[in-house]
Amino acid sequence: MGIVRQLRQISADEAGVDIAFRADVHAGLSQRQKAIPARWFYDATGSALFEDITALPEYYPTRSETGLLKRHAGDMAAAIGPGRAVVELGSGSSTKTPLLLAAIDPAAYVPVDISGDFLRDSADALAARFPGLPIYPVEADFTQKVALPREICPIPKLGFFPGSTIGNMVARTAIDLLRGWRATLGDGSLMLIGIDRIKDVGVLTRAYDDPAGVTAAFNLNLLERINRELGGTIPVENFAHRAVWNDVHARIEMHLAAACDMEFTVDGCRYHMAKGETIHSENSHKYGPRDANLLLCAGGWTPVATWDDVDPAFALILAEATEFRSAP
Ligand code: AVI
Repeated sequence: MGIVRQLRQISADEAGVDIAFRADVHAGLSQRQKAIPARWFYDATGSALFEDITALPEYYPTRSETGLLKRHAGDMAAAIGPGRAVVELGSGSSTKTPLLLAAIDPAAYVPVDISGDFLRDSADALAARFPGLPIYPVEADFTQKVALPREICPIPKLGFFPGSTIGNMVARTAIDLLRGWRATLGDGSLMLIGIDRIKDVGVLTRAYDDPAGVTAAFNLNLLERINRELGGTIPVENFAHRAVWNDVHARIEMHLAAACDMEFTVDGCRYHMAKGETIHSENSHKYGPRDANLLLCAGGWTPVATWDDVDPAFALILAEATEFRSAP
């Protein structure tokens, strides 16, 4: 068996999550363009639906990224080198993380995830698969400052941020996150990051509005979650899933569109929506090669290698921690 060190519990308890969820929902429903942060998709039902999304024929990112890890494992190992502590932002999927760990001969693995249960399960599965690899799960929100286990202090780090999750942040949040992890991982560190490319709008919209309706169920579950956890009276059946390409911001936007005028309450607070009005529930930004490089550089990381899938386009970029220089 591999070695799973004690789970480091940093995040809020159930009540804490509830408070933050409630605050985000009320703030979001009170705006002119209603909006709720995408991170609230991932309760148990939402996480299971997301797993189903990754298996859809139309949702290419997971398949593309897994294919890149398989095809280029040797090149990645040569570029990264052995003996690094792999710090994964978000818990490792059962397919992608083992491919990376098997390729690069790491010194330790540190999955960072807000969901303790998910973290424990994936750490246990990886421990069974990689006997002897020290695993230090950290229960924390990786979008906030995270304290790494002191055992990995002297070891050079590789940040691993797959899945194009960076695309779910607007550029300034993405840059803040990259800069934060540049500081946390330290000098000499590397970052391997999944980036979804700009591509044909039809391919993109089908990936986020599949004919089987799985993405629609994932989006609508947000409203069901509000009803379940915050005592809401939202008539979910009167909402429709929308996925639209915003060409100005190069992103797919997901919305929940009201099919008729309605009123509902959340926690006793009354909200009104007019027919056609939407709740903006997710952004998924796509990046061309230069855009992605610029984003990484702004975040303190210099790209050193890129592995691209062409059709549909998706990239894994390896970048190194850059020293700040104010002149050329
Ligand atoms: C988690 N994230 C990278 C997914 C994406 O593609 O933006 C979330 C998702 N939303 C709908 N489908 C998948």
